[in-house]
Amino acid sequence: MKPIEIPIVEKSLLAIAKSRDMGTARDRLAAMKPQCGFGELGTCCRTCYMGPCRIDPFGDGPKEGICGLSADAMVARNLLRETVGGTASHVGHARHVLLTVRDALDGKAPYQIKGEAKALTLAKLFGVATEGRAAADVVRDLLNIALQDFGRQDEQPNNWVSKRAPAAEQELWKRLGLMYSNPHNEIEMAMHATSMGNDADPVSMLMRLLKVSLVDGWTGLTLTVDFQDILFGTPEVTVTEAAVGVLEKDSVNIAAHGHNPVLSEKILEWAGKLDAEAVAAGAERINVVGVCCTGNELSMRHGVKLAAHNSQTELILTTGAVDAMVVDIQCIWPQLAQVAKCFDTAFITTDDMVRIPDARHIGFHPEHADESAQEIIRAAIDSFKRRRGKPVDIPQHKTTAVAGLSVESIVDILSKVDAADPLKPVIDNVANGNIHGFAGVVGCSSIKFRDKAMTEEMVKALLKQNVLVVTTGCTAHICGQAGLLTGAATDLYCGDGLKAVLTALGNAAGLGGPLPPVWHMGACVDNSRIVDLLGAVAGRLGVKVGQLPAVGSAPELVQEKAISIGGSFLALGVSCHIAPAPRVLGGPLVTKILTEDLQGITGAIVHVELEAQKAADWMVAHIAEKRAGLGLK
Ligand code: BF8
Repeated sequence: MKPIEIPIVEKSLLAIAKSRDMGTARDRLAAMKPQCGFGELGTCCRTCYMGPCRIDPFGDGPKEGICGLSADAMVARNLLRETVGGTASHVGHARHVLLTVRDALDGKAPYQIKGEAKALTLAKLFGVATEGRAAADVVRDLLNIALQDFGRQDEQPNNWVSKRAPAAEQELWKRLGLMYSNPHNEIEMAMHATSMGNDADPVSMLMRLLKVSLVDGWTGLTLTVDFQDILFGTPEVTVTEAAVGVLEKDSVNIAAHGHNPVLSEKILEWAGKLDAEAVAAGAERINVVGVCCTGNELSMRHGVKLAAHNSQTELILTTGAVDAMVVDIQCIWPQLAQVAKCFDTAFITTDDMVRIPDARHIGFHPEHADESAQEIIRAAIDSFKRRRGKPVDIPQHKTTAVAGLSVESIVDILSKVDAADPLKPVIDNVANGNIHGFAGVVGCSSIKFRDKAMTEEMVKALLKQNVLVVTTGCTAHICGQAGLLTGAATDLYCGDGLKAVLTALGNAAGLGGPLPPVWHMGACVDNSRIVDLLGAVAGRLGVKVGQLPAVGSAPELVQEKAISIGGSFLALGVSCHIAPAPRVLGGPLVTKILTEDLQGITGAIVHVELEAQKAADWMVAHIAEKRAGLGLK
C-alpha cells in the first residue's frame, strides 16, 4: 500500500508556522500526551463534589462511583451531555435565525426575504394559504408555527418534526416514546436527568439521547436551514475554489468564520459596497473568504471561496495575509486571538456569548447589522493599511470546487435528464448496481487524523467502489482541497459504474462533463439536506430511509455537534461510521447497545474504525447488506 502523505496544504502551512517559530495545535497535542485514559473511555464523572470519580474497567480499582453510579451509567450520562451540548448549539442557531426573520418582517432588521420559493414549498406542507397573499404574510405564518414550538407546554408533537419528518419514521419514534414537543424542554430535561442523583439507567439515558438527537435533527438542523433558505435563498449549483491560496496578497482579506450566515451575509454585502474604500487604501479589492461552516454557507449561496477548515484556522493566520478574521458562533479556537496578535490581523468576535480574551469585540445584532458590518470591514481595511508592503507568505495551493448542491438544485439537474421523474436515473442506476449506494461523509477536521489524510483517503476508497458521496461541514473543505468536488475527480477516482453514471448525467444535464463524485451540500446544519435527499429517494421507492443502501460517516470527530447529528441519523435508521471512538468504551453495555443492539431498535448501528480503507470497506459491506434487504444484488 502506498504511504499516505500529510496533505500538501497542511504541509505548507505548518512549514510557515515553523519558520516563524510559532507553535500550533499539533505541538499542544503532543504536550498533552498521554491523554487521560479515563476521559477517553468515558469513565470519569465530575457531576458532584464527592468526586471526581473514575473507573478503570480493566484494573482492580473502584467499579462504581462514590454514589454507586455504574460505569455504563457514567458513560451514558457523559455522552448524553455531549449530545445536549451539540443540540443546544444548533437549536440556539435556529432560534437566532427565526428571530432575525421576525425582526426583518417587522422592519426592525435590514434583511430582505430572498427565498420566496422555499416559503411557498413549506407553506404547502404546513397548510398555510398562499393564494393572493404577500410573501411576507406567508413567511410570518410559517414563523409563528415555528415559534409556537419554542413556547408550547401542551406536550403536543412538535410542529416541525411532525410535518417535515417521514411518516414511517415518525410512527417508530412514537412507539419508542421519542417524539418531542418543545425543544427547550428536552434540553432542560436531559440536563436535569443527568445531574447528580437522577437517571442512573444507561438504557434510559441512551433512549433520551436519541430523543435529544431528534431535537437536533429537526429543530436544530432542518428548521435552521428552512428559515435560512427563506431569508437568504436556496443554494444553486456554483463553482468556487478551495484552500489557502484563495487569499490575495494585495487585497483586503476578510475571513468569515463560524456558522451563522446572519453575520456573514452582511459582511459579504458590505464588502461589495465598501470596495472603493479598500481601493483608496491601496488594495486591489476586498476579498471575503470562507472558513468552516459559515464559509460553506457563503460558498453554497454565493460561490465565495473556501479558505480553511477548522484545524487550519490558526494556520491561515500565520500567512500574515488575513486582515480580519470575523467570527460568530461555534468551533472558534481561543488560540486564534493569540496568533492574530503576532500579525496585523484584526480578530473580531461578534456574538455576545462568544467572548475571547485579546479579541476585539464588535457586538453584532441583527437590528444594527449594517452599522456593525461596516465597522468590521473598516477594521479590516485599517489592518490592511498597517500590513501593506510587509511580506506575506501565502502557499499557492487552491483547487476548483463545485458547491451549491441543495436538494432543489440536485433535482433541477436531474430533471434535465428526466423531467417527469427526476430521481429515476439515480434510482435505476442504484438498482442495476452502477451506483452501489450513498455515503454521507460529514463533520470535522481533526489534527489527530489530518496527517494521514483520513477523510480524503476514505472518500477515494468509497468512490472506487462506486459509492456516491455527499458531504457537508469541514469535510466539504477537506474534499474541496483534495480536488474531489470536481468532474475531473470522477474520472480520476470513481469505479467504472459510478463514472459512467456521473458522466452520462453530467452530459445529459448539459454540463459538458461528469458531475462531481462528491456533492457539497453545505454546512453542518445542512445535514438536513442530506436527510431530505434520502427522504425523497425513500419516498419515491416506498421504503423507509433506514432501508436505503446508505450509510453515514464522521471520520474525524471533533465536536459535540457531530455526536448529536450522528444520533439523529441513528434515530432515522442510518448506520454511522465514526473515528475516533465516542467516549463510551469504558461502559460495556453502552458499547454493545450502540454497536449491536440498536439495530433491533432503530435499525442502525455505530461502527468505529480508525483506518481509512477499512472504514470504507465496512461502509461498502454495510451498503451491500442494505441492497440485499431490498432484493438488489
Ligand atoms: O459545524 S464540521 S469543526 S466548523 S462542528 Fe465545527 Fe466540525 Fe467544522 Fe461547522 Ni461542524
